Amino acid sequence: MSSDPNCIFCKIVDGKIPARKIYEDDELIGFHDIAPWAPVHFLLVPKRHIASMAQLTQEDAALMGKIMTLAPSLAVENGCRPYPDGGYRVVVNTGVEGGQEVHHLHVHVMGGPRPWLKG
Ligand code: DGP
Repeated sequence: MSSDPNCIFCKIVDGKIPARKIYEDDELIGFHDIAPWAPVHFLLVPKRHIASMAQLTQEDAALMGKIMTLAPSLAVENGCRPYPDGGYRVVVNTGVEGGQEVHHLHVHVMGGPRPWLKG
């Protein structure tokens, strides 16, 4: 499994820095975002160091499918109300102009009571 010693998410995967984990299996880890943008905000992260969505290949299709199919149940288990009245946003920032700050692929899951609407 490839790992980048300078990557903060590889350090979380390797247990070298702590995170509030919500999920783990042999190829994925999920943990709460340290700087949440919403009442519920966690990240789903492949353990293998993939810099961004731009590096995905056809061989990663099952991995990304697993992330997308896990997200709904993890969202509800972690405080989002279910579809259709509740819900959540799923975001993958990609590249500098896509707002990506940590260059290890991660999927944001954000929700909670109407975090996107003001008033
Ligand atoms: P992005 O801009 O898409 O690359 O989002 C990176 C997110 O990662 C950002 O919302 C903050 C979060 N983050 C950065 N460093 C850490 C960390 O050490 N621990 C945790 N839990 N989250 C982190």
